[in-house]
Amino acid sequence: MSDLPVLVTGGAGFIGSHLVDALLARGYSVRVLDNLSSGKPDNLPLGHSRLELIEGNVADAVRVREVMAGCGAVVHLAAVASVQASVIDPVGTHRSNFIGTLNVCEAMREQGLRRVLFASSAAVYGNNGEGEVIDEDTPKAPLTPYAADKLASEHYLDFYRRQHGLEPAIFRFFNIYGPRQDPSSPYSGVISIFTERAAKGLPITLFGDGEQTRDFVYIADLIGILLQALEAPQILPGAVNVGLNRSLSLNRLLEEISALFGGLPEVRREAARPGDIRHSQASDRRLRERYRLPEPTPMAAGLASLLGSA
Ligand code: NAD
Ligand code: UD2
Repeated sequence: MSDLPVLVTGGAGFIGSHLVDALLARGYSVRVLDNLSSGKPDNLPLGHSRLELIEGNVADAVRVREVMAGCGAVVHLAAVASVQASVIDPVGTHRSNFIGTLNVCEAMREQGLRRVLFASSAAVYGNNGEGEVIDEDTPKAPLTPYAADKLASEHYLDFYRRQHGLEPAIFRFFNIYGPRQDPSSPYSGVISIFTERAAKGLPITLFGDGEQTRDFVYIADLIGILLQALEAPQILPGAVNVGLNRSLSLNRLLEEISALFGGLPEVRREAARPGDIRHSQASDRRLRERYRLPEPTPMAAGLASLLGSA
């Protein structure tokens, strides 16, 4: 473990703040760069002596260079995380989601940093592989600016690997859930929305027949993988799916939530969202080849952790 701080872009967000907690617990110093567009300072233990929160935009190359100075490694999570927001504002999203990545790569090259973890997404596959197990070679079909920026970022990181010796660990997250995932937008993760509404007794909207499936990954399981990637002696080329080859239907999810909350509020059924993927299940072969994966958190335990935070 290096004594130099780890730079976590987007560290005030859902995934980033959990990673920051884990890094601090392992003794790292952490510098967070976040523009607080969706992240919150309250997600972070602000008084911690080994944590610095710096407000700034990854689209600002000068700021990225300044903030990276003296760091030993980077975890690049900053992005507009909503696919729908990218559809509404492709230009603004591109600045954060693509230019931000390029700025991180350039600053790393200039400063001689090598290790960077990157949050890509299952969205790069579009509808391909639907109904099958999606492995990393499934053809890519980025259908939105969000997905196109993630895929382009992957390619640029790979260019900097080949040309400048960067060591990018690229992860394609499937559906991550857990405490601090913001339920406030209709495009937030379904689990954060459903559990918040169940806790408040507000009606739940189910789009479609509820038989669509997702490969849900509990945040702590993801964080364990990210820590290993940060500390691994070497990183093999090629992106890695972060999904667990498990698929859960929304109807089953609602049953789990009902069991936890002792019932459900009214469930209103609406037409399936246009473009909604029917089945999403990741091959976890490469993930398991490269990283140790203890028994994944069962859905009931993951949901129970939300009881206090919903
Ligand atoms: P989040 O919105 O909670 O976190 C994103 C963070 O980035 C926020 O703190 C936000 O303020 C910050 N940010 C956004 N634009 C920025 C900019 N231009 N400069 C600096 N900071 C900026 O979302 P999350 O779920 O924690 O997502 C983290 C990463 O994981 C994102 O890159 C997202 O695309 C990716 N991802 C998440 C999921 C999921 O299931 N949650 C799935 C696939 C990929
Ligand atoms: C996830 C990611 C997205 C992208 C995509 C790749 C999140 C929040 N989104 O989209 O960024 O990576 O995967 O394929 O992680 N639903 C309801 N009611 C609600 C909200 C959602 O029924 O109130 C349904 C929704 O129609 C969908 C399922 O729940 O069938 C999951 O929706 P989601 O928005 O959590 O995630 P997803 O898989 O569409």
